[in-house]
Amino acid sequence: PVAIRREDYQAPAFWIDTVDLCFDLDPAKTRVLNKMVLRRNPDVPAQALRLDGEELNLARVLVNGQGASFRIEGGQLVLENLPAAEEGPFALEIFTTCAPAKNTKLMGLYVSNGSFFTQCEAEGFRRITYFLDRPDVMASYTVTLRADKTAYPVLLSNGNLVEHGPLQGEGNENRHYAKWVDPHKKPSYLFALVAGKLVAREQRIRSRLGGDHLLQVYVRPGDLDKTEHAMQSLMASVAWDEARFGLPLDLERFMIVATSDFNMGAMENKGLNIFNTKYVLANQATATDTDFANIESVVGHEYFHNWTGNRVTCRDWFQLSLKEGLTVFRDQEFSQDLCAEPSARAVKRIEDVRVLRTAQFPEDAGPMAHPVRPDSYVEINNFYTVTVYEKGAEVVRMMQTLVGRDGFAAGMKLYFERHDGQAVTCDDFAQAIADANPGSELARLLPQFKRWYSQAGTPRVHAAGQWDAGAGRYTLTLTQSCAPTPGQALKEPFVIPVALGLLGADGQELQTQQPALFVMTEAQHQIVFEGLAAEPVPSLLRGFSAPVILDIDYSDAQLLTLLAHDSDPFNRWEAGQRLALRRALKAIGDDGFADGQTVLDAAFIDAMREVLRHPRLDAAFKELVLTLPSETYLAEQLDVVDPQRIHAVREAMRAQLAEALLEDWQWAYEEHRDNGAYQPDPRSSGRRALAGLALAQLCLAARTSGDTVWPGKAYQRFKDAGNMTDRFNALSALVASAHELAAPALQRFHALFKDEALVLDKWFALQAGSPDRNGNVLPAVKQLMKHADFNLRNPNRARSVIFSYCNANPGGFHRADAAGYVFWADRVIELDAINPQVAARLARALDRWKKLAEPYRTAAREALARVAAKADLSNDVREVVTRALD
Ligand code: BAL
Ligand code: ZN
Repeated sequence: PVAIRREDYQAPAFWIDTVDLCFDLDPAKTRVLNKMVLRRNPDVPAQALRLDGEELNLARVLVNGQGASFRIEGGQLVLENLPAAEEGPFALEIFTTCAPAKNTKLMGLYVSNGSFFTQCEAEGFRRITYFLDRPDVMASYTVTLRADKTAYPVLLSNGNLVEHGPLQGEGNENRHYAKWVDPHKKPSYLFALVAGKLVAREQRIRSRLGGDHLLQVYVRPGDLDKTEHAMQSLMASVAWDEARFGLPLDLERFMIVATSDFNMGAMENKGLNIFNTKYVLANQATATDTDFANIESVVGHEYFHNWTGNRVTCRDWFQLSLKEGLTVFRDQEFSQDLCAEPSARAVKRIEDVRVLRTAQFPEDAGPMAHPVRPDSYVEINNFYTVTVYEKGAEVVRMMQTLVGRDGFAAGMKLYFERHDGQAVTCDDFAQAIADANPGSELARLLPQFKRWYSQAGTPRVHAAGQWDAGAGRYTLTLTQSCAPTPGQALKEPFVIPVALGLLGADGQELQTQQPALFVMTEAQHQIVFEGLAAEPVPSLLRGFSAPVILDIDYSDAQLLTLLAHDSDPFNRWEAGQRLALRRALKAIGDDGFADGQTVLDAAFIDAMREVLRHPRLDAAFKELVLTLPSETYLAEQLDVVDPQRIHAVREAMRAQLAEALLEDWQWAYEEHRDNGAYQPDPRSSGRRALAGLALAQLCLAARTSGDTVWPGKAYQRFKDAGNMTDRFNALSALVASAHELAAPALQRFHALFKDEALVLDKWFALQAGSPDRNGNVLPAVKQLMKHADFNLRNPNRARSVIFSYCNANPGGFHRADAAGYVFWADRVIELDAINPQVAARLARALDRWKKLAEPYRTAAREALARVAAKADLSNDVREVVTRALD
């Protein structure tokens, strides 16, 4: 496979002005008539037209209505001898067929549950028709869909419905058509069509800026009662983008359609978002609080793309973070702004940072490390990563930190004034934000700031404090560094905004002469605080002001002060995590560590009790503090990783916390269990989360003590719960503590929800992700794959079993007998033949194999080598395993 390089970008040799597509939809053989008007790009030397195509059957090519000579070369349709630039635009007509029912890759046009759907980002449109399938070619689309009326009563595409009705003539009995015109030019990756038996929840809205719009959420008949939250989230998104950024809905009609077969979470096709059902369907009986929150943020995310991505799009796929980093930032801000209380905003921030640190930091330290704006790729689908998305969002967040919230809004305004309707680069975005804020640190430091786009790897900031008691002076030395990443041996210093403050030993915030934001630009800085009465406790990187690793040698006493008093909730949580981390790492490093050994001391347990019983802290915040750092996060802190040791230590810590805080957990459960009407708002979901953690801890403690009361209560809760969050938490408590009631509860759960695909996904995932005990999870996973409800072709179901085990259950996956890796290799190969995109995600499970201790390391390499040796691998999987083995 050939790597595509950013520096090789060239503007297209032709522009496509208009596209008129006519589809005769048939699962076995869909006919696509594509009539385009093209013209040569006068800025590029004259050359042949090369149209991308994949798995198409070509029947006819006409240029200006005449048969034309063409050839197929490397999958592309190549036309020479086209009209010269002076002759102006010319018409090109291409007739092809494709086979949607056989499309298991779920890219292009495919069939799911008897309906047609499309997925074109990044390069799926070429599986529908020959085209300049690249984001900088923006065209006006007219789409006619023709299909059987009984099987496909709903026919949707982008834009406005301008005509529909029965088809006339022989062979068209019971067939109908619909014609859609998109008033906005768009790149091909934003094309969409949907056809099938669907029903819609509808809502008419009048926006603040005055427009009337129809909002629709389409689902399969029977799912309509699960669409209210998605619709509410969509309405909130429209209102938020107007209020915060002055960006209105630019369409008469905005549609969301849910499908249960989808590679990603959702897709922002212009006016016709297509969603994984997971991010649309929810009611209190079937969805958890996390599902409700995810729906809100994904609906927001896709809606916000309407401006950041659709109105202004990417020049090339290397600029993916232009739209994804920015839109993740926008959806994070949206979810925070919807929080009624500041404490809930902080909880959301902590959750976002937790994702970044457990998924993106490892990526940045592994074989797939790449800059937010990558320099090369083999398969672009492999670069829809946490780096492009979440780290990209952090880069945008730092811009906002440097120019202020109003300054950032002004920058966005300038960005759209300059670039509306264009396909642009990350440089264009950063330039607009800086130009709108001429006096800002961002404007001053822009070239250096943009290293965040070009340098991969997570920077480390080392902080050391020096106290001069005689002078009342505290000197803080901040040093930055960044380890080499593949292809980048040396790194230049980053611009790192460090939000900071000082606490007195009593926890009081100290007033200092230094600003609350220090901007690092050099390898080393010193910040001097004068006039202090006693040695302060520094609170650094408040709110996680930059995506860096902060190394600082706090004493336990300092961490306890921060945990108890810091005015910054993020650092308060972080102090608790550091206390836990320190204890975990000490036990992991203890070669004599034995199961059941004490890891936690009285000071730590007392501090956790203090937080748990605190009269003013939010339940959601307490739940975050009382949750120990994950096994993945612990592994990242180590040079050599023994996953079984990490698992044993973390399990010992959980058990010890469960037993030592027994009465406190009982209090927490009784105090926070929810008996009122269900609402998925942050406050009540926080209460449920804490009650759920308490119940899990009580069941765990019962495992050692032999107590039957709490498992019994959990089973009762599981049966009686009025919502899925409480029901699932109770079930999880039984499964995680391996109580004998887990089996009947699982059986009952399956019987109750056997017709609810998304709930069954939870049932599968819970078992595949459950804490391993003596290697019991892998045999259970193999059994689950034989279950009548398992289906490898459905990405959600494959993820619920295989990914929950390989990618999210380190204690179960990394087995000394290598059986986890053998299973992984078999599944990667098996999935690759069906759906390379999904297979390549699974292939990432062994990214960090080089850090593993023996015998894991050798076994992991052998498994990777076995996959790499397969002759007919997709580019997707080959790129991942090749980089891993490099
Ligand atoms: N553009 C792919 C799906 C998303 O990020 O919204
Ligand atoms: Zn996105």
